[in-house]
Amino acid sequence: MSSKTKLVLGITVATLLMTVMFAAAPKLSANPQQAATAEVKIDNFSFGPATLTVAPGTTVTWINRDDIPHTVVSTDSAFKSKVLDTDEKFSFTFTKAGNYPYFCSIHPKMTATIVVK
Ligand SMILES: [Cu+2]
Repeated sequence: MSSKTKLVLGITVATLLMTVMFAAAPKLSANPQQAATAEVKIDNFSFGPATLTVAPGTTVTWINRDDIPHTVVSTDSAFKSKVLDTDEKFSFTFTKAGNYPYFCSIHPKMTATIVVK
């Protein structure tokens, strides 16, 4: 291999490496934007909002702002929290599209729905 060939080869490899690094950079910075979050507040014996629509991949966090305990239980067993005391949280990440009705197992009249689409 001549020294000129080695030089050309070296420049080609360096250019390729830089291209790969620049191409990868925007993907790395885009990841946090894909990790969407949403919040449902539990207060005064109700979930707010009663219907929350999110994109697939969104992590929903319920927070109990009421001064009595509540739970977050999916009607079709997709998710189930422990008993949440005041200011305690429960999170679930919705990966599949669909309707997810849920209720509070302590107060079954408390119902709401997460819509994933
Ligand atoms: Cu409750």
